[in-house]
Amino acid sequence: MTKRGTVDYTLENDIALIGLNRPDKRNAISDDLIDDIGAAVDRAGREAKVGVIYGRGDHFCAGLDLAEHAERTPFEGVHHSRKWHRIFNEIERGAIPFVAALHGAVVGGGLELAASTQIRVADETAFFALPEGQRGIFVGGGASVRVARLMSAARMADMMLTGRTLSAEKAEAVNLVQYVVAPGQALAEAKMLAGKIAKNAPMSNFAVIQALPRIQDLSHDDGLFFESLMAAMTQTSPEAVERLRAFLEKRADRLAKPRDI
Ligand code: 1HE
Repeated sequence: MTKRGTVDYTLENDIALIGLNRPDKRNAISDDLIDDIGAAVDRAGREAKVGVIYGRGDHFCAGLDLAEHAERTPFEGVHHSRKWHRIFNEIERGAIPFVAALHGAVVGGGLELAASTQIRVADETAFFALPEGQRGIFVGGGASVRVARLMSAARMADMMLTGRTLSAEKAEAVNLVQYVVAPGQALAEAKMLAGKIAKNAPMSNFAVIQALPRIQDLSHDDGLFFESLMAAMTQTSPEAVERLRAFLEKRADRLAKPRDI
């Protein structure tokens, strides 16, 4: 394991495990922590097939470090927000897919970080909030785009205006997370899912992270056209040709039955 200041980094069987490690401050995202996340995400993109982001201690992440934020001028604030956007974009639309393993507080900037991953696994202790309204600020790490698209702008407005906190179960019902598991099991489940993702053809994973979100921003007709281009590009790759042949020659695994989670 490599420790770079506030983040732990381990490469385990093609999976980069990125652990937020400021538990005494509930993994609140300081300037050092966001820089360390950025460096870990870059490194993961170079040497791993998939990344898992998790939090050390009792909480995933308490959001923006409010102590540092209180000192910023408006101009520093906009640069600060743009830096978060750059790093979270690299998670959402970078080189490899990411899975978030969530427990305890997943609030404010912590939810923005989680929303930039492709798959979110929460354990039953996880709770979700956007307390920016109570703190007198606005979201700045991408929530008005990513969280609003996941759960709807109406639900996000409710969370911000009323300070509503959602349980893991409710978060799954409103599309904030895709999996809910027993307390303490989020990281193990995230690693298991990451292992499956790592076995896919890299070009298919690339298409899912690069093409799928962009197609959501296109018109119906343009989306279908973009899809055809991506389909043609992936299916003619040597890896796809070999994987299709493996299926036809009965060398590939058959589909698994649905799992009850
Ligand atoms: C912090 C932060 C923080 C904890 N910045 N220091 N985020 C929030 O508004 C959430 C604020 N935090 C909380 O509501 C609670 O800390 C928790 C529910 C997450 C956890 O409660 P608990 O009882 O386990 O811990 P605690 O006693 O409240 O906090 C422990 C320490 O962490 C304490 O410091 P200490 O020196 O007194 O020990 C806290 O001050 C510190 N701490 N959270 C700084 N967030 C790009 S825009 C994004 C905008 C946002 O993210 S707004 C949401 C901010």
